[in-house]
Amino acid sequence: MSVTSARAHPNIALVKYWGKSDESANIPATPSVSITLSDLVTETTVETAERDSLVMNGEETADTKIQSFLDLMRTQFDVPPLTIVTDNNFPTGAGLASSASGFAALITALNVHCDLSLDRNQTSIWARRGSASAARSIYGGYVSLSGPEWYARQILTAEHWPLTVVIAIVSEGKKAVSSTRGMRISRETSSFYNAWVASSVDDYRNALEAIDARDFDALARIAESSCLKMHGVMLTSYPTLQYWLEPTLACMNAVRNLREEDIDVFFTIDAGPQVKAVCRSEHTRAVVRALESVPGVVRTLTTGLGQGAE
Ligand code: 2P0
Repeated sequence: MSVTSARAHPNIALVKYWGKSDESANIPATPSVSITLSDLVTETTVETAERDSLVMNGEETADTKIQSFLDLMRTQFDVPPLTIVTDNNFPTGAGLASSASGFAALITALNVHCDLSLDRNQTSIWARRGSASAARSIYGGYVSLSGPEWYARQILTAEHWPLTVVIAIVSEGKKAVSSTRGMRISRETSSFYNAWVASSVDDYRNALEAIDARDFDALARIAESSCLKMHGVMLTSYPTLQYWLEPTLACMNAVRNLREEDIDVFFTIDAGPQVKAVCRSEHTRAVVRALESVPGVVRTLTTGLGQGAE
């Protein structure tokens, strides 16, 4: 039987998505802007089988999110039972956007394997229905995701502004609260939630302008502000969503100290404790050295910006 393979890279949001305006269609409440990473990769193979099964990083496993996604696809397309084999070359479910690259790779493989004839926009929409951040991993470089269509668009290729991302791994453990659940808790309980959603519109517009102008300082300000506002919403949710660990804070301070030394770098943090430091390529060594000397940092990963799913 035929086998189809696809690869996709995770992306890191600079203007964050946190909250849904429609849970059943998985429509974000906030527009977002991201960068797709080159050196972190998910490789997924699909093969027609007698029954559905999933092998993730070498282990047969059940994943309700993937199963629900297949069930949803089968309401519209002829998708046979499948064996799905998927591997990440980076920690899974630890705030490194494995669901973004995972669903982007899966829909890209399914599109070919099942002759779905989805164009890029439709592929991005289906990826979004699996996991909204996955819509952005369909494209490489700098990517936006906004309404009313809620498919992703490429803003700029990686080659046009080749920044580097240094990821400080603080913990390889899986996150305690999934993003989907965390977003629901935030919407229902944080008194900052409505202000967060309202402010994301300006952040989004300003980030598009900063990327268009390749204005590092402007992008740094917007990205750190969006990150800190999102974590403000998380921290003021009940039960509180505190994804940071002590080394997370120490890394944020290390990045601020680097900026005092005229190193062009800013941080961003997702639904996990890892700190992603985005810098100009010529400053990579200084950023790696500074983050690796922070107590509690297990290791760093360095990556450039990469391509969309293929
Ligand atoms: C983002 N995150 O924009 C934000 C920042 C986490 C923090 O997108 O519920 O796994 O599957 O649509 O895409 C993580 O959320 O959530 C995420 P679902 P997803 O990258």
